[in-house]
Amino acid sequence: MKKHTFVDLVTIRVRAGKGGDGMVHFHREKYRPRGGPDGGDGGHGGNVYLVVDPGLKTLLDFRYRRVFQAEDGRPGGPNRRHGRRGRDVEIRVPPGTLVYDHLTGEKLGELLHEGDRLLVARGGRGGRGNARFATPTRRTPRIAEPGEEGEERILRLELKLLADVALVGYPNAGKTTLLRALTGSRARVGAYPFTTKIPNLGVWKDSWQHRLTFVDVPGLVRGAHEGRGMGLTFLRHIERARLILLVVDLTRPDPVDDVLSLLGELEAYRPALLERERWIVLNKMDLVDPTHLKSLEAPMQSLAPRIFVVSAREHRGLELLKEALAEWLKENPLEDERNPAPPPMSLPPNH
Ligand SMILES: Nc1nc2c(ncn2[C@@H]2O[C@H](COP(=O)(O)OP(=O)(O)OP(=O)(O)O)[C@@H](O)[C@H]2O)c(=O)[nH]1
Ligand SMILES: [Mg+2]
Repeated sequence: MKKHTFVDLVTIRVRAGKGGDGMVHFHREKYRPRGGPDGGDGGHGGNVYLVVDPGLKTLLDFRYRRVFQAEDGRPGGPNRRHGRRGRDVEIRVPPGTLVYDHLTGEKLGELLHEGDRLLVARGGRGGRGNARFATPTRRTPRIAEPGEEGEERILRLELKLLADVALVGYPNAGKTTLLRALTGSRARVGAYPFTTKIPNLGVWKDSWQHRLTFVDVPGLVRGAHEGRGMGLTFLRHIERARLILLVVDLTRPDPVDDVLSLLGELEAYRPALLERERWIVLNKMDLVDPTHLKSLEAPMQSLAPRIFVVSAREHRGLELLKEALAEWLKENPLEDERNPAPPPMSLPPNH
């Protein structure tokens, strides 16, 4: 796996264009020495926008480029000629980008889906030329406005991956193996903890081609909320998930305690996560004896409404999990364009 290719927090500087200055100018023509004022207006400065690029998955590009500036408007010209507008700048960001004003902390907006566009710095207005200042009593105005400065801001961009289902568990529990078993993901699996260094995404489709996006979040360890391991850095990527699958390794000494402390970590990060729908996936069933499972049943059932016993590696128990996912998806359809409602039945001809 390539390291350090996932960046989910950056600050950048954006500057809109300055407005062009208005011009002071008087009409000149042979035999008409006293032509009137004809200085034109300056053009507006270009705006800076953020736009979604669905092909992007991280904020990595901003490691290399942090300053974005739109073009200034041109000054007005003689003969009431309007200065050209400054060109806008569009900064491409991955879906799931939240935008804050870094200095005030104000949230400016979020860019979730293709086509989303957010104005983050408005260009300065162009100044009016002297032609606009002429009045019957003031025929030769020698004034024009300067163009306004463009807005300038420092933005904090925060990426929260848009996943519907989050796989959460301690290192080595088999999260990535499960992600691979359920989705087309080819993310790396290793027989040691902390194989996964960056969040992996995978897409699962039910038989109706409805999609669910899964994210496998790395780095959660006991005491993560106290900053151990990678801390809670990556938990932001589960904030948008509507379903949390707690993946637990059945060969661990006390799987029930593992679930309890995972819940503790989630609560420490954001108590609302405990209200999210959650299921428990007991993994590595192939390695334990069924009587062990019996004893876990009751305590697990008090911790989540649904429990699945699987072997992600041997693809056992996954059918039940997939059926449950399909069912859940039917009851909780995604409200966005990725799962459009079926088209209405076509009307008979001549109707
Ligand atoms: N026997 C058995 N081994 C499994 C099963 N699922 C995963 N493993 C093994 O457990 C080890 C860890 O699996 P991963 O999928 O990398 O675990 P992870 O939770 O993603 O681990 P990190 O990325 O380190 O957090 C690998 O050696 C897997 O082959 C299973 O169902 N049965
Ligand atoms: Mg992993």
